[in-house]
Order: sequence, then C-alpha cells, then structure tokens
Amino acid sequence: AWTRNKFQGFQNKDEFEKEVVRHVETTLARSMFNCDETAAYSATSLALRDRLILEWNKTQQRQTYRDSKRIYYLSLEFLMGRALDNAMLNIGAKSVAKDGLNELGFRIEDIIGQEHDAALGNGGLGRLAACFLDSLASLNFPAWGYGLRYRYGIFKQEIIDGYQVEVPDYWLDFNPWEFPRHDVTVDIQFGGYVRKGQDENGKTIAHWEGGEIVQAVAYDVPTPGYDTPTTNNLRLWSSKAASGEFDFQKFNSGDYESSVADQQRAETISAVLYPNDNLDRGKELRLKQQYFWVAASLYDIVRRFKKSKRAWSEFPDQIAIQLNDTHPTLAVVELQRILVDIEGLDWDDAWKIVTTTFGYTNHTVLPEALEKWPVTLVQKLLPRHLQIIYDVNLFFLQSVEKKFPNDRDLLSRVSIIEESQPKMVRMAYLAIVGSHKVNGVAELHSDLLQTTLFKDFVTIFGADKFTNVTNGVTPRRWLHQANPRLSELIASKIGGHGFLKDLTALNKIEQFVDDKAFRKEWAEIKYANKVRLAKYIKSTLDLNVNPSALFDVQVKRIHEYKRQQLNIFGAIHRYLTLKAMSPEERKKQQPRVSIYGGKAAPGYWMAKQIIHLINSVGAVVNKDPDIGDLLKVIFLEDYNVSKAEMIIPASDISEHISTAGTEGSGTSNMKFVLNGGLIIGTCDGANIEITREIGQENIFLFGNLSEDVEDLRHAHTYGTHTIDPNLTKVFEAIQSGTFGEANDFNALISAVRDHGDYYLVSDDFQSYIDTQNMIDTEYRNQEEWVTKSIRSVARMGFFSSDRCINEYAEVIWNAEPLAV
Ligand code: 26V
Repeated sequence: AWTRNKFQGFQNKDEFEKEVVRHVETTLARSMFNCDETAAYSATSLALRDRLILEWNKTQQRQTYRDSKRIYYLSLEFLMGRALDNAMLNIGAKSVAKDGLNELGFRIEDIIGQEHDAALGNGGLGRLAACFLDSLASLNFPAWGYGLRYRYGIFKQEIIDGYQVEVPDYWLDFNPWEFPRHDVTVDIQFGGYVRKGQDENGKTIAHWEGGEIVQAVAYDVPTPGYDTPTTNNLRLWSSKAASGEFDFQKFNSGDYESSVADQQRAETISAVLYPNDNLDRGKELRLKQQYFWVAASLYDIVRRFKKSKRAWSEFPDQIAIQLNDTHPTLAVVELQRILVDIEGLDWDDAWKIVTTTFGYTNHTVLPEALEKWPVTLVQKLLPRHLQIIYDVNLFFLQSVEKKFPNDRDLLSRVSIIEESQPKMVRMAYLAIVGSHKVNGVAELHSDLLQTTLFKDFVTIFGADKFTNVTNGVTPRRWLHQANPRLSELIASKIGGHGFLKDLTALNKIEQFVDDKAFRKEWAEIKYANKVRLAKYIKSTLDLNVNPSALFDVQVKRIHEYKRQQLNIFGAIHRYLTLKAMSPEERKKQQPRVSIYGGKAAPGYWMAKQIIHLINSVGAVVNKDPDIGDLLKVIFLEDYNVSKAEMIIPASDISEHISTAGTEGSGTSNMKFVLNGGLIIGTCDGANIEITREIGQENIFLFGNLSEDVEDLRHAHTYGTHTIDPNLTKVFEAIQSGTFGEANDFNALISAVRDHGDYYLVSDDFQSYIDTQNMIDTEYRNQEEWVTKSIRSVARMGFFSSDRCINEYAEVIWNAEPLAV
C-alpha cells in the first residue's frame, strides 16, 4: 500500500506548527500574539495547501505523461462544503494538526468551524458531483470537474417571524483553496451572425462573426483523494470583460460610466448560482452561463487533446465527457461546431466523435424541471449553434422516418424542436441524441425514464443506449469525517479503516451484532451525537430538547413533491392526539423531536408556506405545558453541507417520503442509514434499493406505489375525492386558528382538499401515521432498535460513490484508473 513520505503529510506536530506560525507571520503579516481563530484557520489551510499542491502537480504531470483516457465531469453545481477537514483526513494529517493547534492554544473543531461552506449548488445534484470528485480522486481516475466560479453561492436562509428570508452568500473574501490562473483564459462569443464562405476546396464553411466577447478565467481547486497521492483538479470559470473590451474610446470621450457598465455586465455571467432546484424559468442569463461555461471547458479540453497530436478519430478513446443533467447540453453542439467549422471535419465524422464522447445523466422526471429554450433566444445569443441544432434534428428525424416510415406523430413527439408557440429547443432530447449512453440515478427512476419520458427514444435507439447507475455517497465525508467516533469503532472491530476504500467490508461488523460492549458503544455514539445537536438547538433557538427523545429528521430542499407538508400535518395530528389524552395516558407516550431543515427556492411560494407552517406549529407546540418533552417541532435555519455533517449522525429516524415515482434517487437516505439512523420512506428512488440491501425488516416503508399514482390522480380529478378523516381534523385545527392566523395556510390545505391533491398527501396520510406509531413502539425496544441499526450499516456497502464511479467507468466511460 502507498504510504506518505515526509514531503506529503507532516512528520510531527512541531513541523506543522512551524508552518502555521510562518504563514501567520509572513503570508498573513500578523503576529502570533493577535492570532485569532480566523487567522489560525487561514494559516492552517495554507500550511495544508502547501502539501496538497505538491501532489496535485505530480498528479497532473503523471496524467499528462501517461496520456490515458481522461474523464471530464461537466456540472453547473459542485456543492463541496468545507475543504479543510476533508483535506486533513485525506492526506492523513489530522492528528498532527490537532496536536499542533492545541499547542498554539486552539481547538481543531473551532478552527474547522471558521471555514465558509463552498455552496456552489442547490441540493442533491450538486452534492452528488462533489461526492463523485472525491471518489474519482480516491480511485485514481484521471478526471477533471468543470464548473462555474459563482461569486454568490446558494443564498443563506434566515428565518424571521417564521418566514424564510434570503441573504446573499458572498463567500470569496478569503479562499485558500482556489488558484487563479490568469494565464488560462478563453474568449467566449455571444450574438452576432453567421456568414457562409468557402474553403480552398470549395466546401461551404460557416463563419460565426460579430457580437460580443466575454473572457473566461480559470480558477483551479485541488481535490485530494483519500489515502492516495492522486489530487485531481476542479476547474471553475469566472467571467470578466475581454481585455480589448474595456472601451477606451468611451473612456477617453468621458463615458467612463458606460465602460464600467460593460465590465460589470461581463462579470454578471458568473455572479450568481440560480437557486431554483427543479424549476426551469428559462432566463437569458442562465443560458449565457451555460454556454460560457461549456465553451470555455470544451476549448480547454480540445486544446489539451491537440497537444497530443493524435488523429481526431482518437478523440473518444482519449476523452469521456459526462453531462450532469441537461445544463451542459450545449457542449454537444459546441464540439460539433469546433470539429466542423474550425477543424474542418466532415459532418458525419464529427458527429460520430461527438456522440461517442458524451454521456448524459438525467436527475429528475418532474416535467417543470425539464429544460427548454426558446428558439428565438438561442438564435439571438448563439446563431450558429441554432443552425447546428436544426441540422442535428433534421438528420435525426430523417433516420427515424427511415426506420419508422409514415409515423408523423412519432416524429413530432421526438423532435428536438417543439413546434409550439414559441418554438422551443428540448434540451433532454438533444442530450439523448448527442450521447452514446443515457442513465438515470436509481433503478426505479431509470425504469420510469425508459417506460415514460424517453420511451420513444428507447424504441428508436434500442434499450442498450439506456442504463441505470444508482447514486452513491462518499464514506470519507459522510461517515469518517461526519461521525469520527462511529468510524473508529468500526475500524477497531474489523481491522482498520479499509472499509473507507471498500465499503462492502462494512458487512464484517454484522458478526458483532450480539457483542455487548460493541452494542453499548454503538448506542453511546448515537446518544453523544444527539447531545451535540441538542446543544446546537439550545444555542441557536434557545429551546431545550431531550436527547433521549426520538429524533425524527427531514432535511432537504423544500418541495411539494418531497412532502414536508405530509410530515408537518402528521406532527399536528400527533399534537392533537396528545392533547386529547389524559395526563396518565400521555405519560405512556414516546417523546419525539420533529426536526426540519431546508431551503425553498425564493420564488416558490408554496414551499415558503410550508416553512411558515412548520414554524407556526413549533411556536405553539414547543411551549404547550401539556406536551412538554412529548413533542418538539424544530426548524433549523440555513441547512447546508456542514450542518448536514452534524445533523445526520444525530438522527434516529429520517424521512424520505416523496410521492412514489417523483424522487430520482435521494442521497441523504444513504447518508442517514450509513450513520446508524433508520428511515421512514415511500417506495421511491433509492429507498427501494436500500430496502433490498438492508432487508425490509430494517426500514419503515409506507404509502402508495408509483404504478398507482396515475389512477389516483385521475380519481381526484374525475371521481370523488374524499379526504382522509384524520387529515380533515388537522385542517380543521389549522383553520380554527390553533397555529396563529386561521387563514394563513389556506393554500396548503386547498392544494390537498380542493385542487386534486397532486402529491397524494391525503391518500398516504393514514399509512403514514400508522407507520409513525409503529416507529414509536419499536423505538421503545432499544435492544431491537440497536440491532436494526447495526445490521443496516453493515449492509450499506453498495451505496458508496466508489461503486457508482466504477460503474460509470466501466459501462459509460470505458476508462481505467491510473496506477500511482
Ligand atoms: C434543475 C434545474 C432546472 C432548471 C433550472 C435550474 C435547475 C437547477 C437544478 C436542477 C436539478 C434538479 C434535479 C436534481 O437536483 N435532481 C436530484 O438529483 C439527485 C442526484 O442524482 C437525486 O438524488 C435527487 O433525487 C434528484 O431530485
């Protein structure tokens, strides 16, 4: 096995301290006497970073020298969270740093806590990209991520009077983890027109001319693998006015302001992450972001390929590009443009290269999330690309017509151009036609894609083009880093930390399921994690929660399809039930803390109503003397990656309760189980595979199945829709003013009662509360509960993102790791 030499980690704490002091005194120009925690964080990061850079450079040299197939992961979101703790653990320097910082008068947790999250993502899709980078490096794949360097990440959420308020997340003040590459720039063109010319052989060539130029500047972020020298690169593009763009004409003629305005307009492109998750609003700036990032990345990729002097036909042997959702789909068109217009390849040769290079991952079946761009907008910003899209569509439809003659309906259904008013470009269809593999992110989701959304394309291209790669999470961050005591306990039992690299080795802990000391320690760790969360709740909300109560957690983006409303209606039902009991009866009940967290998209009014209801219920329940510890309702502000690292290990039960068939996969479900929490969930996304792996006796499933959803919805609209009687009582309580203003929540109630209950809250309500009651009962049998917890963790090996990346490498990328 590979071991670090003295140039990689730190030999001892003295060496580490010396480096920290040096950075405080020279890089930061401060004295150790006024070194506060911020300065200590900066200096610690810089000291670590120095070691990381050496491996990073070597990795890049090695990858260039070996010239094996590279993987490029194109994602508009990388939800990285904090980097310091991860870097320390991955390069094996944490214990030295801990001791060193101690001697300098700091606690390592406080120093780690100084770092601002890198929150360049909305939720699951962005965090998945971050887990993938960790696995790619840990498995030694030659891989780069490409993204945008947003000046503002996802907004910070404040709760004021029970409502969400958004505050900008300016995170770049001091970021030791990025390296500006002012020498790596690409000029990106927008607008203009297409002129047809001829080359020396009389062949028609398109020239894209005019318009405006914006410059892309590369910022590189090293991403270290765990227990390996491989340190890959995440390249993020930042926009600025092109060098010739600062208009000196205007400047000299006194129009200083408008030349500054041009500058600012260019910088706007990478200014802010769009905070919608699962809602396509078709904003012009978003399309500009997409092309800006895709064009810069492809220029970079092609430039690197050309250095190898290989034939173009070898491009797909050397390069795999993965499209994280449809957001980078313009890359398909851009590569075709580069090959045909600039490099002079024939259309068909170029198209073969393009389609063998790309793979496309779909992350959602929600219709409102499927990207479509108005043809007129694409025409305005990217006139040449629109022509190419039309040609791609023409050739595609001709091939369909040939295979399935005289099927006009089929042609209009699969056309990349939707013949609507206005006409739209369907990005998912373009991605399918432009890729050699299309995958969903869990078995059910991939099945649904193939039988519903992309059914026609399965008929046209054959089933082989469509596949499933079930998501995974990195056990380094989501077990070892987030729950160090559990990781150490496991390691102590099964001969070290090998499971962090081969998660299936977790199955070895199952043989200790009856080991008294092991079980005791297991339960104590969960309790300690709950105590830590209880302290956090006390410090932020000034509420006392009993760490012995059942902690019931739902943390994820707020969305009707994820059904936080079902959860809070269930909590209200619980409250009403407790209120109706005699004091003696109440004493027999299981105390519970109902914990929520998550952001609503700023323009998603219903999601904001849900947040308001949760807070309004909490305000009443939490101070009701009849209730005491029996029920607390807590909304944790500003859920993000670093909060997830604290919350997830503290959960007894977590909720993954989307309407069946709506959640692509879910990944927090995996994180919760990996940390010894049990889950309540619907038969949706990866819950189904989790059940298969851990056994149905270890999970609480409820609700209707995805195959019943269509009929149920139909019945709501055309039949008689009777609302569940227990749910009706909940509505009555709300509308009688039990939780504040009686009419505040009418819309939430109406959506279920009067407007077709699209998410089937009423249909699943009884099943949900029955299952919650069963959980109360089972939780009282702590021995059995701990057994379930241990067995579940032991069987979670499948859900490592390492397994997932290996599947992508084998089935989609045809790429191999690079021996170190
Ligand atoms: C979609 C859109 C639509 C256009 C406007 C901006 C925007 C931004 C993000 C998205 C992504 C929505 C898709 C998504 O996040 N899917 C989630 O992907 C996870 C990783 O595969 C998966 O676990 C979740 O179930 C799925 O909801």
